[in-house]
Amino acid sequence: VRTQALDELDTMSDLTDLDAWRIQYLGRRGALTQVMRGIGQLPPQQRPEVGQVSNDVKTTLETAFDHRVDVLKQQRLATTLAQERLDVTLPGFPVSLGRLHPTTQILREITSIFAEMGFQVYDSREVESDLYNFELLNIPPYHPARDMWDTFYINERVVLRTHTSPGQIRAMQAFHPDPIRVILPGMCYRYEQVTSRHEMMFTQVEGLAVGENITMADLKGVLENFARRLFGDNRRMRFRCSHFPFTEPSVEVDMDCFLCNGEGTGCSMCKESGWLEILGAGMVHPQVLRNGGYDPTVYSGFAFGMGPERITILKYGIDDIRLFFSNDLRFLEQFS
Ligand code: FA5
Repeated sequence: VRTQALDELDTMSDLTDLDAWRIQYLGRRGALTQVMRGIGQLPPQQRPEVGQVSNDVKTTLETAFDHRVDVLKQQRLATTLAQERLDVTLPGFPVSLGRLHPTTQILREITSIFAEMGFQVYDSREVESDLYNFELLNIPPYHPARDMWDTFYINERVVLRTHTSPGQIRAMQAFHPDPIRVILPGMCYRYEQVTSRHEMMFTQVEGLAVGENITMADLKGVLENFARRLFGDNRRMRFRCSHFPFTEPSVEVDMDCFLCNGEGTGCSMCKESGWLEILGAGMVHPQVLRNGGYDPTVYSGFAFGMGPERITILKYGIDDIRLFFSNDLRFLEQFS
């Protein structure tokens, strides 16, 4: 049995055949097991010797079997390694890193500039009541001023905020009677004709300061300081008279157009004016102060609302606001 089994084992090159071999010789009905079972029928004096020999053969076969399994496994591994050769020194696939959206980056920059001037961030809601978005800001129903904001209505009394200004009232109600210095960044929505300068969905950063003896000079100083910090010393800014129902007096602020360097000639971005509007502002209207809980004979305040996408456009020379939401990686990857 031993010689035959070992000879056969040497010729085997397959792990499945090897298993059949094991059953044939070492299995419960295998050749060797039969011999060992027959020991009991032998004359007593032969039993120790046959038992001894059978045990030796069993050990030999088991060892040979384990050895053969090892050899075959090694061979199989060597074949696989040779066939599926892998060059571990080749460079891997580059892992592309995500980055912050340009609007997020500019919002962080704006926030930190105002933080240094003592403004804290106050979060206000995106879905607003008509009362806060319009009425408490001196814009009653059917007032022609409503035409300034084409509105997405959720229902008759609820809107997607068209500007961050309703946050002024909410901040005043939250802070009253303390002085206020906050900015309110967030999304706004308008049912607008989309153009290179107008989106239906855009961000604004509202600013509000309320206290005693706050004047238009404070507003001008804060905005000029802001523009210098964000755009550098060489850009020009101008204050222009304007009208908003919730500020009196009101202004709009323009920066010189990046495309034509403020020249205007033939420029589509600034419609040949040389200027691009970035924000509206003014002194908080006495009635709005009252709506927020502040007595306008004691308190005064200024407010502004700026468009971070417009500011990014001006800072980096972007020629179309639609790029901000187009998810075009060629655009987004430029802002590392
Ligand atoms: C307002 O929304 C006023 N609430 C601003 C304000 C606040 C005035 C506080 C006084 C006191 P206006 O509609 O002009 O004003 O928008 C302000 C800024 O938001 C604009 O200068 C522009 O930068 C940005 N903006 C407005 N509409 C869009 C739009 N459709 N797409 C992108 N940016 C816009």
